[in-house]
Amino acid sequence: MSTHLFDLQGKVALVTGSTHGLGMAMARGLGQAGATIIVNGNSSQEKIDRALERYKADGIKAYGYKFDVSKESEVSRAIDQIEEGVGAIDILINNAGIIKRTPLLEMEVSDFKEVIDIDLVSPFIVSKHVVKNMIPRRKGKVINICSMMSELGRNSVGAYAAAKGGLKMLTQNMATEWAKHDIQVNGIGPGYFATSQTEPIRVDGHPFNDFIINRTPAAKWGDPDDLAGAAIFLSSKASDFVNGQIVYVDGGILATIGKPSNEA
Ligand code: GCO
Repeated sequence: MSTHLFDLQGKVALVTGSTHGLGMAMARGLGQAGATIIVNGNSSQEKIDRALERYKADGIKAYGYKFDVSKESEVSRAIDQIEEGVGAIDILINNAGIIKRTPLLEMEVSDFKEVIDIDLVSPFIVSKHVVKNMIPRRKGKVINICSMMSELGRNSVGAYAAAKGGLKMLTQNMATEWAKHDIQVNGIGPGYFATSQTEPIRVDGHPFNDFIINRTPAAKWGDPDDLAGAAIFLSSKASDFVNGQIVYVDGGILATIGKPSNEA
């Protein structure tokens, strides 16, 4: 079968928060399908440089841009520099995000707002500056990285769930406003993946580790590389009439109510 429907040769993809974790796994997938990757992070230039070496070792063309996705002036400057220096952005993956695990009654308002700012307001800011240039070109793909918490609650992650639930609705609204310009906006909702973000709740003996294995029909944590297929699909011609959908890549979590812990 020809794979041209999924070919990303000649495309430029900006993946926010792509120096590690799920962002890097999705960006590597797009790179392996032919896209040039714009690697973004905000912690340090060294971290970006180390990530670039990893992309290049895989034969992926990649450029690094350090900016804070929550600061509009930095975002706007970076998008201009990317489009002048590398080329028009065809694909945007809003992946950068944070989590704070604190019960709501113990949470400082400033911490709640920081999570909303990075996980919900930033995808709006980055999309706004990228999509205004996609509109006259009449093409573009935007993918917002949602979560199980776009659909479900869980003790201690209220701010994150509020942001990720909001991001699902923002995805539907972006699709509503931009589909007429031939721009597709969709989401990917990862289930539970083995990354540094879930490291604290995955350590051996942590009750959450057993809980997730038991709660997931596939009976394991996801491997970040499992997200590449959905990312390639939603970035490629194969999804040109798919708009406003959230594709959950979760080993079946949302399909089931779960099972008692003593049941095989
Ligand atoms: C948690 C987890 C989640 C995941 C993920 C699930 O503490 O429950 O960290 O929030 O990271 O987003 O889809």
